[in-house]
Amino acid sequence: MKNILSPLFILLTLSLNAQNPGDIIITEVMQNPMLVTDDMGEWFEIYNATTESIDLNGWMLTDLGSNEHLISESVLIEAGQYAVIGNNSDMSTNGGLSIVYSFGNDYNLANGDDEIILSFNGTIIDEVSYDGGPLFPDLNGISMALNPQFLTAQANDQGENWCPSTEPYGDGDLGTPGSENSACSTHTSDLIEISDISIYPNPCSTNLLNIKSKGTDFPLVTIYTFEGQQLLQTKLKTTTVDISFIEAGSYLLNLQFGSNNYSQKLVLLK
Ligand SMILES: [Ca+2]
Ligand SMILES: [Ca+2]
Ligand SMILES: [Ca+2]
Ligand SMILES: [Ca+2]
Repeated sequence: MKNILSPLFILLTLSLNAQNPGDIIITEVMQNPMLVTDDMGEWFEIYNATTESIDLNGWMLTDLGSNEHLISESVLIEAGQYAVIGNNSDMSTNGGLSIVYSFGNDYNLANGDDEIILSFNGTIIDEVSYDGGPLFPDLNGISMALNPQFLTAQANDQGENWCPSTEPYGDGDLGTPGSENSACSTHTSDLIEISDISIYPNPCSTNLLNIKSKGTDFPLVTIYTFEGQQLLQTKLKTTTVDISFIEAGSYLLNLQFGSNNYSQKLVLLK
């Protein structure tokens, strides 16, 4: 009798241990992809903070609105690993990332404020309520990433522990889906406000693009194709940048002010 029950007891114990609050931590959110539509490329990243693999089978994804999705298949997240779940598993149409599970279209990530609530049997394992700007990063085509110094289910409740991603993935949106986030180099309160920057004309049909910011420093300007190829990188010394050699098309413009980044889509007409 004992020999039969012991392995069962161990299995039961392991599975219960693997479903406590904080065992899985939400670490990155792409609520507003730029290079693909939102219904094709929203995703978020989770981290298994335990020393056991965790199966998400039976877990619920909800928000404080009407979104509700039950994960009803085995989705194993290995101990100490990051994994991405999103609304579209097709790399050719989701922005070029690999996800372990697709929740399809019955769960979505609003571009303003929204909540991601992961629960199992009524116990919330982790939740993040992002606020669409006051405290959490709120950008287009750039994921919000939890500072890896604050890798807990409690610390990710605070918007100031998140910052915008700075590295391109897949087709060229910025984020680190499936891998550890880069450290946030500055406090969120120092981050660039969109209202502090003007980039014009955009769409642009002239050879010079104007980039003005309220800050004292000129930015490092980088222009990427949506495939992630860098076409131009220059530290501005004036408020204009020569883009005459770049052909017509849509690009990703990144401005780096010290350790802060700002990105937006740039359209060139010739
Ligand atoms: Ca939602
Ligand atoms: Ca969205
Ligand atoms: Ca949390
Ligand atoms: Ca990441």
